[in-house]
Amino acid sequence: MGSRNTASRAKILGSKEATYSLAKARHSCGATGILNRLISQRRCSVSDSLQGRTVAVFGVANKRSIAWAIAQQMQQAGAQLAITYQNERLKQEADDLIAALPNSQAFQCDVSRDEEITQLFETLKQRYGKLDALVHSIAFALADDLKGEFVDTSRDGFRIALDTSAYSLVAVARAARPLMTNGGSIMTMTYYGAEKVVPKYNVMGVAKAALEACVRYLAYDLGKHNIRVNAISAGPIKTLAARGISGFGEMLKEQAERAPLKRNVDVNEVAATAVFLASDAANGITGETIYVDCGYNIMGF
Ligand code: 0WD
Repeated sequence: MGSRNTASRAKILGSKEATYSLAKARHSCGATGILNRLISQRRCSVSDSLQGRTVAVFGVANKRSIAWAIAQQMQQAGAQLAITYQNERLKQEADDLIAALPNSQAFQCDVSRDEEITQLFETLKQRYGKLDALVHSIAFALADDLKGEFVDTSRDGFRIALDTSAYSLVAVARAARPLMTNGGSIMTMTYYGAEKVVPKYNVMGVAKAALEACVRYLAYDLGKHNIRVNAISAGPIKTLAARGISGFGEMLKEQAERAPLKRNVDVNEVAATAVFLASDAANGITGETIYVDCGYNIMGF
């Protein structure tokens, strides 16, 4: 890459930290990739847009979780955060991460249990009084149902996938509604397998289709309370949940080859969209599925 090109990119990045990173990048062999990544991260940050807001983020399993990237960017944008993890198994890792994030507190909540949801929102009411945004970044299906053929999905596997991955949005939205006294923004994470067949995504594709329909019905019901509900449809990202889908490596490769931007999406780009949806900049948007997938979904062939 020519030096003039590099200098104009430095201008876009702007900060001291970015200048340092650029200097480092100039001396590294993968300079173009690193610069592009820095630029996308810099362009992604929306400073102060969530100042004074309280946001609940559901679904931090570890530092690779999409929910964790979202929580970090929301905190940088000024929000105070209630961050939930599922159970005792994830507690230690999640607690350690969340403790290091300023203005954040960790809570345990298994969204397949109504009593845990009720208890959590009572605690949130006492602790914060109100809620401005909620991020639902949760999905689960039995491992066997993400391997073979969809036609073999068991009744139990179907129920579990749809209950945890789709109904849980309805349950947390209902519990959040009384706390969103100044209106609010609810968002969930979905995937292209909701609308087109992605082999091995199987019952999760059906759950995501239900989830996207839930988004539209919730948007209609909650719109009168000035609560917006949207879904972010992210391209494939290497996380714990993604590792459970057989052939995920091929999905990543195929996506990068066919997407108009010729690469995979960065988790920070997904997080930036979540910050946007939580902010006033998105006040006119509800009931939508917004693609953050480097354009993959627009391709026919
Ligand atoms: O490529 C990807 N990674 C994409 C993920 C592309 C597009 C969408 N998504 C979606 C996922 O389907 C999910 O809805 O993003 C959301 C977050 O997924 P993630 O960040 O990729 O994966 P992960 O870090 O594993 O977070 C999902 C977490 C669970 O993790 P594990 O792996 O332990 O099952 O959802 C949580 C749990 O922490 N979860 C629950 N939380 C509360 N109650 C429950 C539950 N019953 N079940 C799962």
